[in-house]
Amino acid sequence: MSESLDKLFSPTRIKRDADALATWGCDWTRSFPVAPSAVVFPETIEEVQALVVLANAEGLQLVPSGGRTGLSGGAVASHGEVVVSFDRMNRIIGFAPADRLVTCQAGVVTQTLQEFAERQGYFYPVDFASSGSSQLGGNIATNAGGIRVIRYGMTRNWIAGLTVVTGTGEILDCNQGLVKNATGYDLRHLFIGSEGTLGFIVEADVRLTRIPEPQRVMVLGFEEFRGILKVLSHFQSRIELSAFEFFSELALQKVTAHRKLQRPLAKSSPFYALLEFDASAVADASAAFEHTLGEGWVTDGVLSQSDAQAASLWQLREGISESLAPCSPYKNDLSVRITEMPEFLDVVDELMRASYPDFELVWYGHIGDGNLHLNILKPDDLSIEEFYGRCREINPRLFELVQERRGSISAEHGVGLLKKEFLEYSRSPAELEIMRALKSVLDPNGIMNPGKLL
Ligand code: S2G
Ligand code: ZN
Repeated sequence: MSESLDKLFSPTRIKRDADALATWGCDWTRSFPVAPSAVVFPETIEEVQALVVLANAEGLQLVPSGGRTGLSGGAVASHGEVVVSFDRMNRIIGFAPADRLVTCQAGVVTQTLQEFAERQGYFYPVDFASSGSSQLGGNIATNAGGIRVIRYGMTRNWIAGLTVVTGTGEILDCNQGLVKNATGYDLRHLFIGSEGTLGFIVEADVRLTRIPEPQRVMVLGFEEFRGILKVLSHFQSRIELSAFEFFSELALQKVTAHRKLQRPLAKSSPFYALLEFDASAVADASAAFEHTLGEGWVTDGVLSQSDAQAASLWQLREGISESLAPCSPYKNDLSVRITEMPEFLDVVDELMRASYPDFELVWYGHIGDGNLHLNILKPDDLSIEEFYGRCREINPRLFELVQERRGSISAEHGVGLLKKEFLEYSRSPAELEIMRALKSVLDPNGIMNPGKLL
């Protein structure tokens, strides 16, 4: 069936060999079979459109593929689908300083965009550990968050215009990069976070902002988790935070061992927070720290004295995911409102210890956004299948705790294949019905990323 692709793509832009299928047919998840029928590399919007028309005519199923750094199986092809890679649509094609807009093809690597912005004297603030390989199209399709959401928001906040090819082959130029446009439903926001299920994101007008002044980093130690949120609100009452991340002692042990890093503080604590703020706010930040020390909320703290030290403190947080990878962690990416956070963490910790006394739990995440990353580490004596099976057993109870607090079962990693069966814990039946109706309008033949999200 995928032979008809040869009419659209020259031999150099279509791959069917086993290595290519294995490489492009997956993302960072490792718990799903990988079995695409081909990988194609379009270079223009018109080629993507022709492919969608062909797919509708011949019943091909298409899986969009960017940097393949996804963590929910959103870019995995398991049933003979055709993977559509944007590796060759990776150019920055426009820059309008007066609008502070840069127009990118979907395959632009996030870090390439960040570096381009900086060279023009601007800043693209969305950042996370995988920015060196993730692509803008995938960041948009999952509404990626990362480490500076508390100050700059999610990817959604930075997309002024979006060109998409819908599942019916329509090319939509959504919002045209306008700041103001009160002409009905903003379809841009339908495609942002749609995980490739409504159409292909092919180009984006990305907003840039001013380069922030030099930043300072603080790492604080906490005896108990509740202290972290008191510290968050105290600091926020005094300064603007660029980041407020947290991680547990076990996370710190894993990342200092893996990356051979110095521990940040003389004594160890159960929890740590990493704060980043403008250097000009250092006096207020130090006063805030003294206050939190006096209140007994924190046990100790360190303030970066150089960019190099700030970078090594950041490694303690940004290196966690990579440090845990050898333990094949079962990941949960949860969010509740910050008010709910202390009690939520207690009940989840209690549930986990009762259910898995023999599993190591690693807590870390963007606590300033109400986003917790809970990683359960695989014991050496359990196979991946057994381990993931046992972790999945607890999901209904875990997601009930999220649902009771009107939280999200997927804060930033997306639903993909991994969380699809649990979507009802965060979306109502009416919402799911509307989402399915929207899918049927934009992708009536179900060619777009089948089986993902819905
Ligand atoms: C983080 C990165 C992905 C992961 O470190 O904030 O979102 O492994 C994560 O959880
Ligand atoms: Zn994260």
